[in-house]
Amino acid sequence: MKSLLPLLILCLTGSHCFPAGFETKEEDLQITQNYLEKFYDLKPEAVKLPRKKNSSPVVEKLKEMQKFFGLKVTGKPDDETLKIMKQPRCGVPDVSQFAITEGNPKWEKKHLTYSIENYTPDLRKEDVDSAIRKAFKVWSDVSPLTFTKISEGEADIKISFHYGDHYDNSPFDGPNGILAHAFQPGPHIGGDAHFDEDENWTKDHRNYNLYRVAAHELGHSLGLSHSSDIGALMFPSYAFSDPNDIQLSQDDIDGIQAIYGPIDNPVQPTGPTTPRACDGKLTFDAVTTIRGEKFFFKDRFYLRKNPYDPEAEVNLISVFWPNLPSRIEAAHEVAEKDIVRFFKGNKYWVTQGQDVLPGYPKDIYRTFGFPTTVKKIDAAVSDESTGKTYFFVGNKCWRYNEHRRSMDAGYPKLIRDDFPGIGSKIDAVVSDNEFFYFFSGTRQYKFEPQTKRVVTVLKTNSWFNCGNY
Ligand code: E1S
Ligand code: CA
Ligand code: ZN
Ligand code: ZN
Repeated sequence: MKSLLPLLILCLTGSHCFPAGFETKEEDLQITQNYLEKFYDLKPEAVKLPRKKNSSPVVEKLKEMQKFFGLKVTGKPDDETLKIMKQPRCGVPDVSQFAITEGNPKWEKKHLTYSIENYTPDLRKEDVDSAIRKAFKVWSDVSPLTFTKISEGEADIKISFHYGDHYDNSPFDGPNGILAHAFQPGPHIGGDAHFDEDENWTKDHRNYNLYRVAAHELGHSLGLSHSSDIGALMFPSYAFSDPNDIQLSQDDIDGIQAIYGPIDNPVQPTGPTTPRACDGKLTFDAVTTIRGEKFFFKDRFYLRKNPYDPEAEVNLISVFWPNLPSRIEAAHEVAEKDIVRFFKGNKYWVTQGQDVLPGYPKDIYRTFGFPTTVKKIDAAVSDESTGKTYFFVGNKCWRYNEHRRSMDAGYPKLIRDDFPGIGSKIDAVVSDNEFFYFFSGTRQYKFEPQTKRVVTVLKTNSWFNCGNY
């Protein structure tokens, strides 16, 4: 119940109760609640749970908001704070998902040293040196920090490999599980990063890639804690993807820059952001049904929507299908064969559940008979009732007969002849209950194949519960 909130804030913000004029204050508190729910991911139910003094979710979110806007961090909806909350603004939340280590430990200098105390036998010495050097570069590229390797004297950040108990009260655990750990900035052991020698350290896609783990650990060495952003390097679990190309996410960049400030260059680095279901500017690479759910593909991610669950799940494509590439261009399900085809460039993959079938990728020319002038597929969808699959390429479409395994005669046709009204550039298409839903930018066209008519025009993210903002 939202009306409980004013009381809660009043009591949790400590000694100061808000002065007279309670009527207007109550309204201000409602504004605060609404604003934080909308832009700071404050859960409405959070107000129901009793919390410790000064640590209510509302107060925490309010402090986060005040920090973001450079206001005095009071945890109270004071005049300055309310002024900002009452200003018109765009609908994108300000939530940062990174976390700074508790107590804000940081290095008080910008030029840091590191040393490699011992080497793993799993890799050549040069490969260890290169993995560690690249891991430091990930962070020096986006912060004012520099890192210099030294081999004499005590370095700020010492790198070493250990088996089991190595006398810092955090023993390693044999293969898998804990891969490494690192200490927050500080003297002596502070900043040091230890790697479990019971892991097999690699420089490729096999577990575990030293460069990736080191890049994550060095985030801790510099004062970052774990981020809740699934696309972030500081997300708590090791992620499989292209091992030699770590893309620091915007969240990681925001995190390190919140501690050490921007780089010394008018042009600041940027990184990819994890898609949010309710971002009004969201567009998709591909959309398909899979065993009764819908999967929306975007960059390295998918959003998964189950008809019975109001929340969409966001995850990395590589977590579900380690062998699929990112930036899928088209996807469609052939339900009667229980398979899904994924297209990128002139290649396609076939999956069954979480398995990518052996022998893929294959090229699209042999199987489907596309002319070699077709370099990629924009969108694809199967019609359950007819066993036909439509492929969309530029302003043309092809129709493939899944039973006869060949393209139907008379194709390609212009899209506007078979599908009038759906716009020119198609990003993705999916079927649902006899309708086709075409995605084009932030618009979506609900199309009825029987009558060849657009029934409704929707926002791209109409499939997610985004409220009315
Ligand atoms: C995973 N975690 C690990 O060993 C805690 N399981 C220490 C720590 O108790 O550093 O969190 C445990 C370390 C790890 C986590 C994430 C290594 C990556 C995220 C994204 S790699 C592209 C990547 C990652 C790498 C200890
Ligand atoms: Ca381990
Ligand atoms: Zn240790
Ligand atoms: Zn970690």
